[in-house]
Formats: sequence, C-alpha cells, structure tokens
Amino acid sequence: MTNLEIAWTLTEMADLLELKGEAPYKVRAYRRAAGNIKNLEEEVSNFYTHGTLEKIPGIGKNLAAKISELLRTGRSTFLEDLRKEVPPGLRKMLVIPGLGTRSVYQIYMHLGVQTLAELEKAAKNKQIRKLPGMGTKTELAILRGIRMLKEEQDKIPLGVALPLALMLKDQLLAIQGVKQVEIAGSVRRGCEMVGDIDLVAKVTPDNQVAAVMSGHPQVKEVLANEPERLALLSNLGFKVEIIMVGSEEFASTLLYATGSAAHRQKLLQLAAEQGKTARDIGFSTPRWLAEESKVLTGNHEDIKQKDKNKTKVIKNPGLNEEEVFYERLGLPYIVPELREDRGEIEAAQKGELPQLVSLDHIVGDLHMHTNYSDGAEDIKRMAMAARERGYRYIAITDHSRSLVVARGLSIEQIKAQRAEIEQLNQELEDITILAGIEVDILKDGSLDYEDEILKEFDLVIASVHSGFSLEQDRMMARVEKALRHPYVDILGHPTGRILGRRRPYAVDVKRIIELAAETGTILEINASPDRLDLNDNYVRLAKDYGVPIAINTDAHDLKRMGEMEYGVITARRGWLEPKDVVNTWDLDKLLARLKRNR
Ligand code: DGT
Ligand code: CA
Ligand code: ZN
Repeated sequence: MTNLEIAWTLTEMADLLELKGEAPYKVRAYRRAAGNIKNLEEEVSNFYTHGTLEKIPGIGKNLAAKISELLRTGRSTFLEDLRKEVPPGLRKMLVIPGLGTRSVYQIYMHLGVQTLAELEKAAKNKQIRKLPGMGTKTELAILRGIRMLKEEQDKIPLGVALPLALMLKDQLLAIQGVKQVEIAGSVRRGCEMVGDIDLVAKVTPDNQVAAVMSGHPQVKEVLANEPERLALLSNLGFKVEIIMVGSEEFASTLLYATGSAAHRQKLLQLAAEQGKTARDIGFSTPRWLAEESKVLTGNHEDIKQKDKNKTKVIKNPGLNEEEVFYERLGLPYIVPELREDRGEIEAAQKGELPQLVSLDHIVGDLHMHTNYSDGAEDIKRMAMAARERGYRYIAITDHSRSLVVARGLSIEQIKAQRAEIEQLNQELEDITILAGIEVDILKDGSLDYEDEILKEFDLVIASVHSGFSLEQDRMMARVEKALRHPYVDILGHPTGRILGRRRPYAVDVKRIIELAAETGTILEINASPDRLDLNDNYVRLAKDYGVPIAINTDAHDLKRMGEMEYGVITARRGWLEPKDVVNTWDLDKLLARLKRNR
C-alpha cells in the first residue's frame, strides 16, 4: 500500500468522523496524519516493518494501530464501521465548495437528505435556504456543485491508481504462467480520475493468476472469475480488472482494453471507409467481453466472426506492439494519452500529430517550497535534488505573508532568502536557483506585497489560497487583476481544485486563458496528482491561444519533486509539445519570456 493510498484512507476517516460530529481535535489528528504521510519521504510500510510507525510525526498509538491493520490486512475495520454509521452519500457532498461538514450534517439531520440526488431535489425545492445558517447562496452553490460532481462519480485519482497499478503489475509478473503485463484502460491513457484499474496479461494456459489473486490480502471480493477475465474489488473499494490472453492476442487485446471506446470506434469507422473489415486490420471482439457489452459495442465490430479472428502474428513485438494496427490503417502510431477521439485520428491522417513533451524534456521546476515557509527542506537540498534529476534551474517560491498557516515570508525573510540563494548560486555548479515567490492573490485581487518588493524577485507566481467561495464575478475580477499585474509571471493552480475533494472555485477558465494570452502571463499545470490544475482540456485550449504552460510540482519536499511525471502526462493529454512548455526551455529563453522582462 502506498503512502498516498494510506493518506487517502485516513482522509476518508477524518471526513466520516467529522460528519459524525466527533470533536474537532480528533478529526484534525487524522487530517494531520494524512498530510504528513502524503509528504513522507520514506514508505510507511518500512516504518511498519521496523515497528517504528510512531516515529512518523503526528502518529500516536491509536493511529499506528489503524495503519498497522491497513498494512497487514489491506483493510480497516474502523473505516468499515464508520462507513456503516455515516451514509456514504454525505461524504460526497463535502466536495461541493461552500458546504462544510456542519452544513452537510445539518441538512442530513433536518431534511434526512442522504444522497446527492436528494440534495439536488432539496435545493431545487428551496428547502436548503430555510435551514439555520444557510441561505440562497448555499442553495446555488449546491446546484452548481452537483452539476459538476455528476461528471466524476466514484472515481479515484490517477495519483492513487497508477502506483497501485504498477504494484499489481509487479505482483502479477511474479505469478506462474504470466509472461508479460501491461496497464491498460484510463490509467494507461493518463486520465486524471479513473473508474478502475485495467491490466492485460500475456499468459500460458496453466497460469495461476485467478488462484493467486483471489486470495490476495487486499481483495475483498471476486466480482468475476472467467477463463480470460478476472474482476476484483479491493478492500478499499477500487475495482481491478485483469484480462488474460495468449501471445497472439496480446497486442490486439491491449489495444482494445486501452481504449478509449470512442477512439476505437473511430478506428473502425476509418477501416470501414477504407473498405476493410475489423478482421482485416486485426481487431477482434474479445471473447472475454460480457455478452451485453458486445451488443452495445455493436455496429462496426465484426461480431459474427467472434469465434475466430486469430490476428496475424505481430511483426515487431516490443514497446509498440500496437503500432501494426495503426499501420494497417495507414496511420502513424498514436500514443495512449491521445486516444480520446479529440481529433487525434484526423491529425494522424494529415501527418499532424503533435510531437509530445516527455519527462526527458523537462529541465527545471518553477514552483517549490522550502522550510522558509511550509516546506520540509532547505534550499540547498532542494537544489541538489533538482540537479540530480538533471534540471538546469529551479525557482524557489515560498508563500507570502498573508498565508499564516503556511508560515508566509516576512520582508526580512525575503531578504535573507535572497542572500542565501545568491550564495548557493556561487557555490553550486550546473544549476541556477531563481529567487521567486508564490504570492497570494488577496480577496480584492491585490497582491500580498507591494510592487517594489515584487519587482525584486526573479519570478513571481500568483495564486488564490483563500476566499474560495467568492461568486464568479468577484472571483474573476480578482484573478483578472492579478493577471494584469506587471510582476505576475505565472498564475499558479488556476482553478484551485483538489481532485475528489474540492471543486474548482467559480472561474471562467476560458476567460482566464484569453486574459493570459492578452497579458503575457504563463499558466501552470500544477503536477501534484491531487491537483492537475489546469486540466488536459484547458491545457489544450491554452495551447490554441498560444499561452505557454509551466509544469510545476509545487514540491514541499524532495520526494514530491518526482510528481513532475503527472504534470507531464496531463500536458501530453493536452497535446503539448516541448515548445509549449516553458520549463523545457533553456534559462535565457525562459527569463526573456517572463512578463517582467518583456
Ligand atoms: P474508466 O475505467 O471509466 O476510467 O475508463 P476506461 O476507458 O478504462 O473504461 P473501462 O474500464 O470501462 O474499459 C476499459 C477499456 O475497455 C476501454 O477503454 C475500452 C474497452 N471497452 C470497454 N467497454 C467497451 C465498449 O462498450 N465498447 C468498446 N469499443 N470498448 C470498450
Ligand atoms: Ca478502466
Ligand atoms: Zn499554492
């Protein structure tokens, strides 16, 4: 179990305890523990093995016992009991901005509302405004929140799913009769939130996958156990689907299971236009597909031939075993991140597929925190770790003074930090440290320091960290003012969303992109896997407007500098090429592009 997964579980406990009306200090303990574990350099399981869980900051006897159970059995009886006591629908309501646990609890107590559907009905019937402490504003916030929530029910963030998928892949590879395993589905495509984990395994007929995996300690239930398909439910509620096929079918199965369904439909449509059948291009309707979905898949798939579509032997097995299918359609290979039917097939036909940015192109990280504010490390250690990653530059961007919870910097600290950075730049070779700041955009859109101070930095990120519930007009006026500010180089995490936890604040992102284009402001992809903000679609829109993107980790410690990968995946899903991403550029080009230097 990864740290993020443990943190995710503790957060659920905190939410449920709070909804149950537990004392705030108790709830806080769970939240703090979740935060500490998320930021922990070392794996929690190592502490567990050594019996030192209580050495982790914020973990006492009680929490240590709960984490031990999780690591030992993959489940938590405490959490299971809580889930029985608190209707699960209540927790989902917390994601709506402006709706805290107290309001949700009140709504539940007074109106008996337990699900999102019931909540929506109550809001539409104007029942919410009559409750103590609530008004029409809450009602509107609820309706807006529900509209957005409908899009992502019961999904888990890629940041939780991907490490889990990689771990399962390793475990599967160790099972007798398993020759190869690849991650498929939305996880392989890099979707920010995924419904389940799909894996495709190349196996021998006598493989032991079903036997071994059914007894896996983290498996709560075997949902389906068929010759070629095993569907599992983990103790924490994640669904895992494992497709098992022989060598000849592996590539076509991987292509199928990677999806997206829409992308595949488009490929079949193209085949039909070229007078080819599904069989001609080596697509088979997989036998393991449940009967009912075969009907759904219908149309273009050559269902009648399901009994035998042995695909021709794949010529070039290896990383791009799927390449041959695209070749048969006269197309270049299309990477999984693009397979969303968002114009990639048309672009491929015209030879206009983007040459996507990859982790290798990244030469800097422009958003990171140190122990001057709420980070864990000093500047030097952050810089040396960046150098080890092969970066050429970083920007240290601690919080500004209004953000008291994050120990924002006083004017004196800014000076001290700048001196330290200058000193380190003398000392360290092969890397340049920029003296930056992440300045708060205050409620009225002004910034947290005077212009004379802001002018002195090498680079300024401006972000919203408070007053999330402003209505759209005021929120937009606030952000617009920051974008028009001459010393704001980058807008940080532009929508403020936390995946599965906090909805974006009320902003018109298209308008933000227009304003960024007009003012020469760079927009951020915050690579933290619980943010991924901007998202893929908006990133693509930004590219259309010619707005450059910075992919930043916002790291508060060394380990989280590694989350750059998630930001890169998001950039790739947004069709970005190296030229669109400022932290692939060399330092001179980057500095010249900053608004302050233009
Ligand atoms: P998810 O799990 O909701 O995040 O998204 P996916 O894309 O992983 O979807 P999932 O897990 O239902 O199915 C995995 C892949 O299997 C999907 O990407 C394409 C393929 N697939 C599933 N159902 C259908 C279908 O009805 N038609 C077609 N053409 N493909 C399907
Ligand atoms: Ca899936
Ligand atoms: Zn921030």
